[in-house]
Amino acid sequence: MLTIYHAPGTRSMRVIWLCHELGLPIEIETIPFTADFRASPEWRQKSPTGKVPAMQDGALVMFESGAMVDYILDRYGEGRLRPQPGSHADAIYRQWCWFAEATLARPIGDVAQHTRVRAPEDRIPAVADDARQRALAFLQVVDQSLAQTDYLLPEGFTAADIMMGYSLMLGERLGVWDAHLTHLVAYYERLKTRPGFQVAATA
Ligand SMILES: N[C@@H](CCC(=O)N[C@@H](CS)C(=O)NCC(=O)O)C(=O)O
Repeated sequence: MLTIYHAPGTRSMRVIWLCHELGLPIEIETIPFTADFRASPEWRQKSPTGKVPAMQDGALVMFESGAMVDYILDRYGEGRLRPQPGSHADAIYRQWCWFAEATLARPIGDVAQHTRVRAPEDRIPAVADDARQRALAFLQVVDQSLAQTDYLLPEGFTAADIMMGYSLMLGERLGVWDAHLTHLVAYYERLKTRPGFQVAATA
């Protein structure tokens, strides 16, 4: 069985949500999201950078939430929640998966670092402000892409929406985006109605 090392409000939410959508049994091990725990040798064995999440499947131990999503879909997905590899739709699917973490979550993560994660004396307000502006510019791209479709892919809900959903949840919690992004707001409301989102967001 998959074990997901989870801290509420973190990217482990993506992995829990995905497993719920696929109906996969998982064990959730909740870990403290403290600097001390994340620096501990026990945690660094699973996640060498100290970041959350980590995941175990038998002898396999992984860090990086997007890689976990890929692995789970490859091994247990049976073709669900993503397009046929190599297809046009798959290229767009991968584009949004990467965008959600590599492009959008980066400035949102900087906002988190400089408003919540770092010790108060290590926070730089100007970095947080600049990161908010960068995040907003990227969110506008997502908003526009959703003008004609309910999900990132016109074909329907995929794991790219799970990747994006967490980035949006983090952005919402940090007040990075607001109601003027109307397509984005409607999309996020749509994602929130999914039972997998609700389970993962409250785990
Ligand atoms: N790209 C990594 C990012 C992991 C990450 O930044 N995790 C956050 C929580 S969601 C974290 O552990 N932050 C603590 C820190 O950066 O010190 C992934 O997708 O797993």
